[in-house]
Amino acid sequence: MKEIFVRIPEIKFEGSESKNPFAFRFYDADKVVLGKKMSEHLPFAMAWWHTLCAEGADMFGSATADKSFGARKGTMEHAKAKVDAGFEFMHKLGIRYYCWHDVDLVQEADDISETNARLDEITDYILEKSKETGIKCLWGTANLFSNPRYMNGAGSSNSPEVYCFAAAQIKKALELTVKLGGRGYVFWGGREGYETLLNTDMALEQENIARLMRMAVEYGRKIGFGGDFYVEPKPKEPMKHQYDYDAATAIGFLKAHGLDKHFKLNIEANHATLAGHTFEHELRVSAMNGMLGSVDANQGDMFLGWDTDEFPFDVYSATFAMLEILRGGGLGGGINFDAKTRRPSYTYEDMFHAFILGMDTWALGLINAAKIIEDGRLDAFVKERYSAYRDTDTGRKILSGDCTLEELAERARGLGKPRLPSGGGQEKLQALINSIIFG
Ligand code: XUL
Ligand code: CO
Repeated sequence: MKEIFVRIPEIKFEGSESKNPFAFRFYDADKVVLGKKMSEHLPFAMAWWHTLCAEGADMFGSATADKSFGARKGTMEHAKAKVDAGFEFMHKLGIRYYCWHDVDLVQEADDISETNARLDEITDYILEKSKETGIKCLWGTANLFSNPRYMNGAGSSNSPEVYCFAAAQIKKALELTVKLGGRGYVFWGGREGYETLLNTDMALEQENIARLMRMAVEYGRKIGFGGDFYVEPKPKEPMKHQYDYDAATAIGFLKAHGLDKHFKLNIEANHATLAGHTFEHELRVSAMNGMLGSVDANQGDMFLGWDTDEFPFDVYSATFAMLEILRGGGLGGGINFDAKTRRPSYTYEDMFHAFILGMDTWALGLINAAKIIEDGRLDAFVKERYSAYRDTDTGRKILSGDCTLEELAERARGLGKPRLPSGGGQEKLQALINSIIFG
């Protein structure tokens, strides 16, 4: 097999003092943290689309990067060259998982049977590579947003014929996820929303999306898919309003339609911030509802109002994310870099630097979060802050759920003024976090 990334070595851990740009400074795959190897805490995945397909085109300019990998674009030879490039790339970085949309793998044909035949052929090839290397599928999904037929949505389309195409693509993508041994199957509803309520029957659209998800669960279980289905919340872009706005909205939707037993959430950092939340907020909401599934790791730019999908650099954010993940019992899914290099970072070297940055940032997040947990003072503070619910008769009464408004009003009458327990301690805790991280 011809090497594609010829000037780039396998990336190894060299420690924080290393000056080698092609080395990890913090990600040490076999290092044990809180009883588990870093590589187990951090099941990193490569996104097929950003890594092997996207060439840096934006609304104002054409491609800057060349992802032909020596083959004519759009051919099966090109699809295979992407597989070769992807597996070499993941191998050199020590990444053990990948994620894909159907149309990332092959060029879509005019006829869906031809597209499916191409998908069969390419996944045979991926499977071979997977067996050789041990690199596996984290999750698969159907792209139900790029093709013009989805201009009015997929599950939320006003056209039953478009709805059938969405069903056909989901069916095939589920079969391929099972074939490739994927841990999960994702629904990201990029076009499942609306531009104006003037033309929209929101109730019908949402019920139709739920019907499609229900059929997907039934079919997936029938063909032996034992993994989790994920919804990936995002509030906007490309649509003005998307139905899976944020974690709380998506959980409400799944519960309302009886889908919550089969679904968890795939939380993306930049989607959280677009929704006006921190990444850790979205992870907490998922975890406390037993629905923390997988993560799309990236970060946005707070000066911009869209999804910039940057490689993670913000160590505080990675630290607070890992705190939520560790406290939530880890991820059944993984950490998919749904991230792209900036347009001028168009070389193969830039692709490696981007992943080294992302993996080291998350490794730092893990190391810091473990230190905070082992230190114990943060958890102790929170425990103490709510201690009156355990230690007082009134607190215990409220938690028991066995009380009435009248009873509590009676207690209030006897109190005079409520005792005000210690405040939030925000500044003290922030200083504590800094002292643990940098101390
Ligand atoms: C879009 C996005 C998608 C999903 C998969 O913002 O995050 O790439 O992750 O469809
Ligand atoms: Co994503």
